[in-house]
Amino acid sequence: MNVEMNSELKTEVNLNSRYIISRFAERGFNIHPDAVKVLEGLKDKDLDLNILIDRVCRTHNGAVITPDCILNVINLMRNKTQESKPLSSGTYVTSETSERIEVKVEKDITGNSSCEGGIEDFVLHFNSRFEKLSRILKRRVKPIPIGSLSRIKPNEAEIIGIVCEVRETSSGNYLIELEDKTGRINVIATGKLREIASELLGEEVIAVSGILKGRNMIANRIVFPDIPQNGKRPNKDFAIVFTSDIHFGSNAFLENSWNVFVRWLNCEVGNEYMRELAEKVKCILVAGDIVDGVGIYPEQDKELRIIDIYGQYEEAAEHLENIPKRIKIILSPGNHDAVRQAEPQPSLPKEFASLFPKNVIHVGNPAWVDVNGIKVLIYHGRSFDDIIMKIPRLDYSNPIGAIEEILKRRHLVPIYGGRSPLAPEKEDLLVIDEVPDVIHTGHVHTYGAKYYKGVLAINSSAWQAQTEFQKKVNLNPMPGNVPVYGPNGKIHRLRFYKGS
Ligand code: D5M
Ligand code: FE
Ligand code: ZN
Repeated sequence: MNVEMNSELKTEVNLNSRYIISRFAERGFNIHPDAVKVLEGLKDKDLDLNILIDRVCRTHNGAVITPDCILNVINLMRNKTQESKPLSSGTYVTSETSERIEVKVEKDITGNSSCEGGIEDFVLHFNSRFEKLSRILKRRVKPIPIGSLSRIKPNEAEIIGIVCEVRETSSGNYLIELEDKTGRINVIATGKLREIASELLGEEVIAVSGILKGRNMIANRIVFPDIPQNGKRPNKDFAIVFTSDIHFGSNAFLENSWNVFVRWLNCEVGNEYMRELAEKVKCILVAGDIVDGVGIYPEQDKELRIIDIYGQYEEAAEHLENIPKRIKIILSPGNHDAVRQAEPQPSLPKEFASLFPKNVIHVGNPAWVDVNGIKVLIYHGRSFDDIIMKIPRLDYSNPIGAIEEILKRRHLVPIYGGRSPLAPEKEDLLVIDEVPDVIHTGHVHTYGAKYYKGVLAINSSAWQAQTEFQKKVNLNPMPGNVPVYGPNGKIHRLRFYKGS
């Protein structure tokens, strides 16, 4: 038994020393055997070996790396990598390099769910949606209650309502049924407004100004809560990586590409520019579908490499362990994860969350996260399937089109009753009541990054090749594309998968 253990240990030590020697050789350095021993004996898990090697190479002048040189760099890093404990339930600080990174989870449903799915919950939920969105619209119009129109009989009026139904009339115009707390009215959209009306999704809150004709209103303006032009671009000296839809456990998970991505984060691949960018990464945001899950769609088991959910999260945690500890990882769930399907979704339950390394922060879906002053709204993006189906000019290859629609409506799930199940929480947390700096989504497995009215809209592709199911519905994913928000608001598109 002892002999066996020793031989196992020996193999591991040999492997490590070979690894260390070849890492230095790649950078053009010889390393003294005593210096190798120093590195092998390193017990401090918070010190990332690859970063340490990189620092040693950058600071060393001679031909041979000595033990002293290694020890100097270790001391320097130890002083800097004292990770602090969370400040409060939602604030996490790390002080690895020059700029401290502070991640605040500002808003999500975790621990605050109160809905039971009854009629009353739905009434309160839609009231909350109406209140929040009409507050925004009231900055642009002066509405009167719909119920008072028949009494006051104004020629012209402005109203705010929730869209109940939209249909094309026999004359080619559109009839929009609009409701507020006091009543309901038919709004007729003619001329140029027909196009806007044809793209109404239902359940969104809009304002209309128009002329009253009998019991109808002829619209002359339709106003969405939309976001105002946002001029500021945060000027920071760190980078944020956005990703999603990793689908650990799926047999289509692109493990090789993922591993190159992780090596890049460890500053091991890419040219000088890419390595410097990797060094600046302080935070990775993951917008859902961390694992492939179990029983998500019929006959999914045929496409799984790991068939139990616990095993899938164990694998996910193991992979995330290889990401440098200086980087905070924010995990938000999606429709393949082990949380309730109805949105908003809480963060992963403890039994899975506890498997992950210390630098992982679990949040719900959606979640508002502040990363050193950059406000990011993370949302998996399940509502995009319904939005893309409803608006013919949109398609999966341009996910930013769908993001623009949700920003325009200031609501993440503007279609109720489609493919995105809704948990009728008393407060509608799916309203985009603040203007974020970045909105980060996933789900459709395609790439997009573009500024919309000054808000950076990102859809962060996937790490799963086309599945049999996606082949059948002609969905062409663009896996391995990683948007990186670099210093000064510059967007980089990194490609880790050949052919997309
Ligand atoms: O979703 C990945 C993509 O696949 C997303 O755009 C939706 C599409 N998808 C998933 N399930 C279906 C069904 N049942 N019909 C049509 N399209 C679908 P993911 O959440 O990763 O499975
Ligand atoms: Fe997905
Ligand atoms: Zn999904």
